[in-house]
Amino acid sequence: MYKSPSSALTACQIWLAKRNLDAVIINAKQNKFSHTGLLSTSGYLFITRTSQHILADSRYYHELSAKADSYQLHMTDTQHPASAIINQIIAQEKLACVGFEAEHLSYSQSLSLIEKINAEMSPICLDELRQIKTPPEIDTIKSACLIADCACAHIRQYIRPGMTEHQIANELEWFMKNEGAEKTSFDTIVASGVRGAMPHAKASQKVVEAGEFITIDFGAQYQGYCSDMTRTFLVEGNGDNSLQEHPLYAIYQVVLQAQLAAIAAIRPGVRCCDIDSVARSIISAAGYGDFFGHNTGHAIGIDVHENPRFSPTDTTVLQAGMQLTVEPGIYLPELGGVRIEDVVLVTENGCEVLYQMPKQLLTTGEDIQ
Ligand SMILES: [Mn+2]
Repeated sequence: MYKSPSSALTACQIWLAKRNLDAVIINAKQNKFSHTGLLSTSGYLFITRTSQHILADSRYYHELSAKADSYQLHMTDTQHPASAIINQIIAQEKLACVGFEAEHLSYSQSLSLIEKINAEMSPICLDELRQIKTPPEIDTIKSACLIADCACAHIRQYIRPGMTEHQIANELEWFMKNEGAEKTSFDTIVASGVRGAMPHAKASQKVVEAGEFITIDFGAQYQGYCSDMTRTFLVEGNGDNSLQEHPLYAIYQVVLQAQLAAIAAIRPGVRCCDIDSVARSIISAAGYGDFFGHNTGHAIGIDVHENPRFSPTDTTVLQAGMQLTVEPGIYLPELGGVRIEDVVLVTENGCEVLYQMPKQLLTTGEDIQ
């Protein structure tokens, strides 16, 4: 599901008026999607205060004409480049100030656009229009999360000592696609043993060994929306050693405590940096502050990483309808690491965690008690 074009369009035209702009050229796929229902880097949207246009080449024209019938569709080709069509509309509607997504264009693309378009060009950012998710978007993200949640339960039982990280990533990705995912939200992270100390270690040919910790960070893209989930497990076959004696057991408990405390603090009206601080202060108080180098979380939607962030500096105030990850971690060089990540939906009174998968330290293979 994508936002009904009328709600995305109305929001964009209100935004134009607020910014004193006459029109905006939209090229980022995540900002076109709610209008067109198509996740494509090709083509442009041109929205003025009184009209709305999609500019696409022959590869996308017919699909778009079926999906976005409240927009004027223009076919672009070498004789009719997007800039010429936009200039025509600018002349017809007598537009003066046009916004463009500078952060989604290269420097040379920006220069070329400024040169070709007959209007005063103003760099803008449309991110704020995606921060509060609509009910249909929330439903779709919940479905993306359900796919990840089921895949997580499956992979925990699938993992055996002797498998490579690649094998585990492949199984996980196959499972999610079989459950309806279009693709993964990002390259699957499978980090076992000492590789767990690298927060973004992509799955490798390393063989997973009994008694290691294994961190799996992955997500499904479903109907254009992303999920993002991390769990750290103990690989079965730890022998007679008790779980409590594992060198990473203590940091697991600290990360879990930080993650739960951050989630408990999430509600409308709280600043994002304060949520980061809840998690960070617990990790710092336990003596691991230097080993938690990333943010506590990020908003998620059409893009896997959106704004706002649960970072030390993001003062955005939480509102109902925002969806963010909560993913503190501790990484000890040459020893390993732990990260636990959920997606949460900010509600009127607090937040809802979108995964069912338990968070106490679980061993791979066996059934959850
Ligand atoms: Mn994440």
